[in-house]
Amino acid sequence: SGEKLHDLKRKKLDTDLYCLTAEEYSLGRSNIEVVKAMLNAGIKIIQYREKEKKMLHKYRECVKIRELTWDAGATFIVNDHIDLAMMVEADGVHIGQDDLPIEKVRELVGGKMIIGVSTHSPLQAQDAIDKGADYIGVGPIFSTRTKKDVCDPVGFEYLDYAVKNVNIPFVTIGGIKEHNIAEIKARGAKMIAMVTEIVGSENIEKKIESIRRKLSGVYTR
Ligand code: TZP
Ligand code: MG
Repeated sequence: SGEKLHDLKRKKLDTDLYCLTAEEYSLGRSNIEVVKAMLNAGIKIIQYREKEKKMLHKYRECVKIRELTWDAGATFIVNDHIDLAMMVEADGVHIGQDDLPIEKVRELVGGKMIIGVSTHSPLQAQDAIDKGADYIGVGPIFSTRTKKDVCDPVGFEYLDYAVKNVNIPFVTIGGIKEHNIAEIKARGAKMIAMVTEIVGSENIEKKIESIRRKLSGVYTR
């Protein structure tokens, strides 16, 4: 039933740390190696985000990551490519403001697949929710070099809005590092995404452990 489907999707989104791939910042390691390290450290959501590679290469990586995430009981989300997400039976697809309309994506992927949408303002958040997004991205909080076509940082104002008003899961993203994660968490963010802080660290497992230690024991509203 609709209710059960909703609960299942919510369960798949219930985690503190959301990790994304970015091979160009991974210190020479492959996306597969990096994903293995993330899963070893207990990460429960991984998004495949890869802007530059050929589709066939992306497909092959996603097949492998799908196997690894299934084995680890982790949620797998594919950025940008609806066809690729469907082909590899990903749990979800993540789209941006300039991608295909959310309601059209829903027609394609059906009710079971998670749809995540990047948003940068309250208006975009409301629109995404109205159109059936299962979760939204809130950011970039701080400036970041990772997203090239990125808009200016939204700062804490939009995050505070989201904590108060967004009634679907949301993931806070953009320039978040181990040193500022407590600040983000204390403002009420439940799910936090980091790209370069994790893929660019020498020891990914240790980095995740250390971040997790900081996350636990932080007061949240
Ligand atoms: N969406 C908003 S900011 C961003 C994405 C994908 C990149 C965040 O990268 P980093 O390295 O965690 O700042
Ligand atoms: Mg996109």
